[in-house]
Amino acid sequence: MTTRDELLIHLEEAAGNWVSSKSLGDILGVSRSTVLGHISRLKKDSYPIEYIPHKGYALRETSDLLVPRRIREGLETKAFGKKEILYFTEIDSTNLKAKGLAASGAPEGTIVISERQTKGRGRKTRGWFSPPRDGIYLSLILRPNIAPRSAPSMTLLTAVAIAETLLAVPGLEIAIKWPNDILARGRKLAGILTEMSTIGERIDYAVVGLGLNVNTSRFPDEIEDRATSILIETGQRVRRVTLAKEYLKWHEEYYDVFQRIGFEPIRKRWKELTNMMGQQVTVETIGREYTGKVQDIDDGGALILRDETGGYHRVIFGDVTLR
Ligand code: BT5
Repeated sequence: MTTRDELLIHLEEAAGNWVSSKSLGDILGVSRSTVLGHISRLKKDSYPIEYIPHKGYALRETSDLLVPRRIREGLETKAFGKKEILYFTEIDSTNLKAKGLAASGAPEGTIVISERQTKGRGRKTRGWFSPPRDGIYLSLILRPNIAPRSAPSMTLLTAVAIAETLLAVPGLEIAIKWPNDILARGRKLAGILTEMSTIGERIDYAVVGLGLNVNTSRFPDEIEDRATSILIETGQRVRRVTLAKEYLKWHEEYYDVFQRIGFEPIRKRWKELTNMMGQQVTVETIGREYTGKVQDIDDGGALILRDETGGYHRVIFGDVTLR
């Protein structure tokens, strides 16, 4: 963790109380001028830090930062977010960080969260636009006891958890698109990146990364007509902390169902939350393209298509275009 991130967490943990630059320097083991340098950069990046002479610095309590204290406050989960929450003001990619942690033994339920990503990742070599403090960029470490063939089910389970979270936001109309999108009026509101590591026939760990556009008001030209945010859809700013906590709760709930009963209840809910059933689609997958009607998803989360000759295709990875 950088000194800047530590400083911010200390200010946050002071819960609105004033902290002097000297005591911040003492806690962090750096000089007072280093503290002042970091504070001035944080303020330049619009972090809501206030200053009163002779008292010191405080972070405005209404600030909607995704710091561990705020996430933990009233969090209704058993494991997710109850262990370690790693927080960054800036990172290359939360998924990359979480994979490193998982490889060195971090337990299920560990979370990596950042206010901004400089190399936010999509599937294959794509990127994820991650502007500071507008969205939720969160990766969760899981250790599901499943075979690699069932890997897509983890993404579908996550999609259901996000959809349940978003159903509570007034004025938002959402649909799940296989495998990893949440759409609002046909535009991408959230994306999921699931990455796995296997040992033999079992999964060692899965990292499930969520990118959700919350208060983003503008997107880069290349994606402007394909992307959207809660703010754009509803005209309302929503507190990211509240959404992040709700998401963790839903995700854990469905993950428990998955562990106890299996994928079937999730599959059923997924089919209610998608608008793809029976639709004519084209799926571009590695080196091949399939066109057909969406018939079902199977018990591992794969998409089942029926083409015009009556043949069935099971697709486990790909990009779908609705016809
Ligand atoms: C995804 O890939 O949708 C997975 C996105 C996962 C992002 C999270 S953020 C936390 C965690 N850490 C990471 O580094 N990643 C995860 P894919 O289906 O390949 O879609 C990527 C495509 O979506 C891009 O090529 C753009 O066209 C578009 N895109 C990029 N940024 C977007 C955004 N913020 N909102 C909507 N669409 C976006």
